[in-house]
Amino acid sequence: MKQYLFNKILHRRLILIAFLPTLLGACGGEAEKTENTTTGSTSGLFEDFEDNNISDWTESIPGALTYTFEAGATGAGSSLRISGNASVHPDGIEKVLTNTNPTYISFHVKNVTTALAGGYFFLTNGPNLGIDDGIYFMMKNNGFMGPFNNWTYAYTANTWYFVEFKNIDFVNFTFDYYVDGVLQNSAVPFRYPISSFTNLYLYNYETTSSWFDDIDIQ
Ligand SMILES: [Ca+2]
Ligand SMILES: [Ca+2]
Repeated sequence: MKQYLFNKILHRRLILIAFLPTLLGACGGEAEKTENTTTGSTSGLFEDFEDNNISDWTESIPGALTYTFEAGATGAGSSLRISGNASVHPDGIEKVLTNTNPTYISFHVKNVTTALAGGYFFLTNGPNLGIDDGIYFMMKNNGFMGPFNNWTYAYTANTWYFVEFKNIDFVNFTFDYYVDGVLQNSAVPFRYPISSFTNLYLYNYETTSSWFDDIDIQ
């Protein structure tokens, strides 16, 4: 009898363990990574939007834009969709960075159209465009995307791109810019020679929809 009860309890426990991931998923468990998977650094940022909310970001102008969650860049999970604009730079969501001298940054981005400016990925040491800009990436309304003054990549509407900034150099204020693993421009200058990136802003300048996923700052 004892053995029977033991087996019964064990069986129930095994069932519980088998369904635990499903139960956690149903509860909307936070699946975001808090450390960088490549370097193991805990001072960087990895934002995969798998929590399906922006509660860990700050809205620059609360209520100005719409934030929803759609299919992830690589086919699984979620990405952030930013719709609309507030016609103010930078008018989306903001994250204060803990690693203020990253050497590597990557993210996935797409714009629903090539005719409206969106997909802004703005690394700064303050909120002021034209003073605080370090790396200022955008998908322009002429069909080209890239960091400021390096809008050389012709993008397609509604298509994901994997953008990387490598060899970020806070002595010479330059970085190398890649799209889908291919070098586009090397030693691209920061827009202004700032010595740290304290903030990241994501937004649209015109009334479009853009998506972001897997933001990785190392
Ligand atoms: Ca994701
Ligand atoms: Ca998050």
